Amino acid sequence: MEPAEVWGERWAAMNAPIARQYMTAATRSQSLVCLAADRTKMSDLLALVRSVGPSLAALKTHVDVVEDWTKEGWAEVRAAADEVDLLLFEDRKFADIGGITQKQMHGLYGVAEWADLVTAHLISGPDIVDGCMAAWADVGRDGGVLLLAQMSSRGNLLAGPYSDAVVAHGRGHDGVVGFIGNGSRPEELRDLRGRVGEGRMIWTPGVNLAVGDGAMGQRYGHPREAVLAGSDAIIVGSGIHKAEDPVAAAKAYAEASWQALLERSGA
Ligand code: S5P
Repeated sequence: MEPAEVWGERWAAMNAPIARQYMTAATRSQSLVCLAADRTKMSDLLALVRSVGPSLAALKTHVDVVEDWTKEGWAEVRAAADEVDLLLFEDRKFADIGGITQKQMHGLYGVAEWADLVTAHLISGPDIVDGCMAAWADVGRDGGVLLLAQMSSRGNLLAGPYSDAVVAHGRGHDGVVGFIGNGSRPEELRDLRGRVGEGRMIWTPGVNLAVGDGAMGQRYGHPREAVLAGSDAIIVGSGIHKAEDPVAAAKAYAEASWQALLERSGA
């Protein structure tokens, strides 16, 4: 199948190389799964990525939760992502002024040198996106920002006029390839898709085949419902890395998300 066929209007409306790379990888692996590889040891993280890699469309990390992080070890994570052509997404949730964000994109972890995507809150104002883009330009790489327009956690404050302003700004900035939406509430997600339109992606955490409440205020909706409501990537952490058989779990999430995309597009 060709990406244009399954992604329909999203493919036509989005020609940013990063977005096209994601949609192509997802089509090839028949999966909309972005693994939240929330393991705290380098060897565990690498083993997980290598084992489930073929069922993924993207790889998401929290580099600062890795207790034994080394630059050399991280190069292996990047290589494992490259082997199956996955975008590597550092979920850093930047929130500072633009100039500091640019520095944070470098710093100890050198995020700009290996991440293709990062998350940012728009709470400090629109220059945060320019800060991220400037850091990628510093190292001669391309990258894209996913702005947090909604969150999956109980009691979060990303709603109403704030969420509207995030979407309005993100839709008009070339560096913003998409938004984080709430995968646990299909009706909220549908509303977000209406505000975003076709020209940006929506990636959704808070999805699990076992719907309900997770630990510490996390909430889960079903991956199929999230994709039908307008999600382009389901972000799955514990549903895969805490499963007894992560390889089988990753395949199940891939299948559920892919079938839902086919259903959505009528392909
Ligand atoms: O609203 C959000 C935004 C994000 S990016 N809620 C989230 O849970 N996330 C991230 O998605 C979170 O940081 C974690 O890495 C992942 C969800 O993990 P899970 O184990 O609950 O599937």
